[in-house]
Amino acid sequence: MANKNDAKILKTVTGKLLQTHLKEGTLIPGEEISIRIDQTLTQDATGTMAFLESEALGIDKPQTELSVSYIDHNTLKQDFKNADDHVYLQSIAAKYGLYLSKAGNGICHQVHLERFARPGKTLLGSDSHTPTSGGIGALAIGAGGLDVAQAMGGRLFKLKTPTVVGVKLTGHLKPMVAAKDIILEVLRRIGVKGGVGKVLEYFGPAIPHLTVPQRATITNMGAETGATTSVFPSDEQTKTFMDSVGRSNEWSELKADDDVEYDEIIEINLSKVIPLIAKPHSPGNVVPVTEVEGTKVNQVCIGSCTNSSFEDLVTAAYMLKGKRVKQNLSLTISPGSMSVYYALAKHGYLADLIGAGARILECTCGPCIGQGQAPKTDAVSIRTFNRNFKGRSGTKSAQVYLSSVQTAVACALTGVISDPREMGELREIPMPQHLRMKTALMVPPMEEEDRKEIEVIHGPNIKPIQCMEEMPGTLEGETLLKLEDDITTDHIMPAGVYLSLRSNVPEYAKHVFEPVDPTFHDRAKEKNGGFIIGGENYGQGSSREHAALCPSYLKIKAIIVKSFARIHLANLVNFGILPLTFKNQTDYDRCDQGDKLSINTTNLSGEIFLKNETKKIDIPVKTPLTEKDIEILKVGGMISYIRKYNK
Ligand code: MIC
Ligand code: SF4
Repeated sequence: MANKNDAKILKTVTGKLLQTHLKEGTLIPGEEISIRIDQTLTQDATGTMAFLESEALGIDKPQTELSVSYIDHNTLKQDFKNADDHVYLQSIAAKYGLYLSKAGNGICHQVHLERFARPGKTLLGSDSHTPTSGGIGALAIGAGGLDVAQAMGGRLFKLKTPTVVGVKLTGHLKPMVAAKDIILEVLRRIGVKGGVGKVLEYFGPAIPHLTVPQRATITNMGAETGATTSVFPSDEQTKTFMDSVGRSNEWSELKADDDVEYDEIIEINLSKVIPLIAKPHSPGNVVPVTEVEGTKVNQVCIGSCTNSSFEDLVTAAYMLKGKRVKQNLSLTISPGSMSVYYALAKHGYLADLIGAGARILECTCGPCIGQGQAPKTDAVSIRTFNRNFKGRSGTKSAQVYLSSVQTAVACALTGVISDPREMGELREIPMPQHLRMKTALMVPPMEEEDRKEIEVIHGPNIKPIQCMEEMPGTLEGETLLKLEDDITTDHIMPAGVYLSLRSNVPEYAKHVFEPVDPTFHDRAKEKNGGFIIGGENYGQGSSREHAALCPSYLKIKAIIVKSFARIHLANLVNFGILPLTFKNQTDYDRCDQGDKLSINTTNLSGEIFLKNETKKIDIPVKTPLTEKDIEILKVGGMISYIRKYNK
């Protein structure tokens, strides 16, 4: 098998990571391969479903080297629902013998980077920002919960061999310009679909100057390009970081061959990078900060898995020390982990932050996923996060901008969007030699013997997973919704206040497409399901499989679009919704909301036509699927498939 692999890819870090885990297929871009997964991570908002699926599949203990269940998204517990989710996650982690990172211990990606991520390993996470661990030289990929549940049960993970894009970094970052500005520059150049089917692999003379937390900011937000993942080599910087978190024994070198050739190259001279900002309502809407300078700001939020490292928050502390946040503005800071929080307190930086008027929130996702700090009507909110989709903050009319910590603090101090270079220069930011790993909220796996007695607790809000019906020979129904390009999973299945419904599909399904059309649920019910028409990059953003599961519950039969985002496409197959793309993109204009459609599904590998019964036309469409995907769809999704064929 090895000699059939594309020789070029084997010289890349990505290729080396893939090859050492390759179990099926050949490493030729576009071809489907299966890889072994060493580590998995889940978080509460996707994890309850992943574990319900594990239970449905009869998985009783993980077969991975390491699996961690994090509780970080919804920690507020406004009523029993969320508290029940936590108890379920705690009890099943104990039963399965997993690590459990309890609420308040930190954001999964930051904690994983500090404690568990290792160069040379594969990590599959039920969260789209899992690539954060690419900053340490791991092959870290985001996926739907069902794929992660299967990997936890020892099954291989399937993906298309990506094209490897080399992102060559040269030069040196100027004062007050940050790693965040590098990834914003990447987004400015390739946009929110520019990474689809690709891995962004960083190389070049500037790499040794970037610390692991800086690299992790870049790999984290690489998710916003649609890339399969992003990766850095593992070098002396990686060793320094792993030493600082007490894991130098887990370090190993990982680098591309000297004569590496990439399929494409993006070159960025860091000396020329300037402070950038993503304007509402897309992370791809990037402009120089100077273009929007002077805009009045109401709120600043620092944190999220993109920018909540010790380095980030010490930067904020240095800039805020002895100053005061503008009076009519609210500044919040969410440390990425309890260890970061502890170190800030221990070294006195917390006092600088509090003294300047910052409000310190828990070490969780918090405002990033609409858990608190919803801005006021029409507010301008500057956030160091990675997503600014409309309404995600909890306020539809809010104008959310994404920036570096430096830019965010400059805004907090001046009350208007400001170029941080106007704020003077920062001294070198010191990394503590040791970031002490706080263990109070991290529960290690139980001994196998003790697990037998553990009872898994399902509260009343936790509804068992239901299997879908087999696909009929003809799909018929109405076009319930026609959508534009770049529809995100936040449009399909809003998070925020509904996070506590993640374990209860019948209830959560009442909110499908609510941000786009609040009448959708009732209409879908009345018509007994139907079809969705969409544009390019449908389903971009989060990995939440509820964006497939809940529409499937409402009997959405097929989704016909110009193109799909990777994780969402896999989720649609897993939950039995037929994904189709237009053969001719202009045919998008030949379907309207309300049109009656039908599709003959007997030969999905052959020519497929979408019959528009209302307009009396046949539209050629195709499936972006493999033969196996088609088999899975035919039996009603992955759970039915595994139950039927036990494979
Ligand atoms: C997000 O940032 O959108 C989330 C919330 O972390 C999601 C996961 C989810 O919906 O639970 C993600 O990025 O995958
Ligand atoms: Fe949490 Fe936001 Fe990161 Fe998603 S993007 S994992 S919500 S901090």
